[in-house]
Amino acid sequence: MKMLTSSILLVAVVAAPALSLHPPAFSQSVIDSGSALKTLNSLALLEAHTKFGPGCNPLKLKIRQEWRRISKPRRRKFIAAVKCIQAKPSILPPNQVPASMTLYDDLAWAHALRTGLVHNSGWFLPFHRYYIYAYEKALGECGWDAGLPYWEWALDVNGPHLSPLFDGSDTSLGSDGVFISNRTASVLQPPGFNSTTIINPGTGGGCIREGPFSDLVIRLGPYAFNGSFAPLPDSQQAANPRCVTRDLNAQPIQMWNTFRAVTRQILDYDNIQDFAGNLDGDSRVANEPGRVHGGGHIGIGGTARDVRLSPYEPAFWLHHANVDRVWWVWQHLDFETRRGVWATRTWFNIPPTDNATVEDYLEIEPHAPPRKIRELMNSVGGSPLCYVYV
Ligand SMILES: *[C@@H]1O[C@H](CO)[C@@H](O)[C@H](O)[C@H]1NC(C)=O
Ligand SMILES: *[C@@H]1O[C@H](CO)[C@@H](O)[C@H](O)[C@H]1NC(C)=O
Ligand SMILES: *[C@@H]1O[C@H](CO)[C@@H](O)[C@H](O)[C@H]1NC(C)=O
Ligand SMILES: *[C@@H]1O[C@H](CO)[C@@H](O)[C@H](O)[C@H]1NC(C)=O
Ligand SMILES: [Cu+2]
Repeated sequence: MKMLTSSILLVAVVAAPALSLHPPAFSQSVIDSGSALKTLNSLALLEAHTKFGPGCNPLKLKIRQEWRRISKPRRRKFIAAVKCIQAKPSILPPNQVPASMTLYDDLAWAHALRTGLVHNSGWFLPFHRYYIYAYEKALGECGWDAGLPYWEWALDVNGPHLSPLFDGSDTSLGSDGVFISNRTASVLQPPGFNSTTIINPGTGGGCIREGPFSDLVIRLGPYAFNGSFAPLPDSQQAANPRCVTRDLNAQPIQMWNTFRAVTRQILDYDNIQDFAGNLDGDSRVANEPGRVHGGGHIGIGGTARDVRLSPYEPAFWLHHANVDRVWWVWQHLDFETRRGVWATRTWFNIPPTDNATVEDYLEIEPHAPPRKIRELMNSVGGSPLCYVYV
């Protein structure tokens, strides 16, 4: 309620639509402490309040907050809504994907199926924006009427195993995975990179040890990777019930998700190619893999590192909310010029296609109908988006 009131106030205060915003020059210490990012988020929020389209207004607006800013009773309510999605039956047509038994399986399938179209492609950012919106909508039908929470990675730079998000309490998304000793490092070398990045094992490795989601059963996949994310060959595959695994890991967060890295990601690029390519550690633009998108996935580890099935990880959605927030803040610093997409319509352009455009439609049937990317560029445009980050 407090949030809603301040949203309404903001509308009253903001007069004419701003042109390009000019953030102040931040000192290194202000950047490293996170206060620059906070300021940038506030600027974006003010700007967003000048952009309401039909169907979105301050009373309908969903406020997306960092996990730690949500009260413990509310966090329990959120967890209950996630469990509600995980308990609802599948809504896919009968026998289309027999292994998909719950709505949560369906949502993971929606991502797995489209993997080759919506990663390292022009559809990456808008698809994931629409996808987490569809999840927020499903949460709404499960008693959670607020915005999707997000995970501010940089608060956990000393290790996600120390985070309230993963402390195993009933106000967390469950603990780390069961610790598996004596593992070897993993070697990261996405397409186009000439050198490898070594990722040390994290603090878990096995099934979520305790707390919410230690009993979560997932069923789809895993799917083989043969060098491209071709359409899944066989949706008739039998259910493969198993746990979600986690391997919380400070190393990628320290490399790619510090306040400095996140703030530079917002301030350093003035065009969508450089912004999107660097955010995603895409070798066509960036000089290292990982970066803020990959860093969060690897920082959670386990199931979160499965490109197709990472949405099975309950923290996936909070991670992607923060990815979306970084994009959202960047967009609002020059809203008129920052509503484009970069790259083609397939993963690393395999197989080759034309460039994606904002006239393309994205759909997540049966969870979300086709929408033009153009409509997904305004988080308060109302057709259908209506959310902000605070
Ligand atoms: C750890 O791995 C090494 C080399 O693979 C092996 O020799 C050793 O027995 C392992 N230790 C444990 C506790 O599994
Ligand atoms: C990898 O090496 C090739 C050939 O030298 C070069 O064209 C390419 O830019 C390099 N890629 C990266 C990401 O540095
Ligand atoms: C991977 O599998 C897909 C679908 O079966 C196929 O079209 C593609 O050619 C395969 N790629 C390789 C490198 O084998
Ligand atoms: C796609 O966009 C790139 C710039 O990102 C441009 O160089 C290229 O010519 C475009 N391709 C087509 C087919 O328009
Ligand atoms: Cu994804």
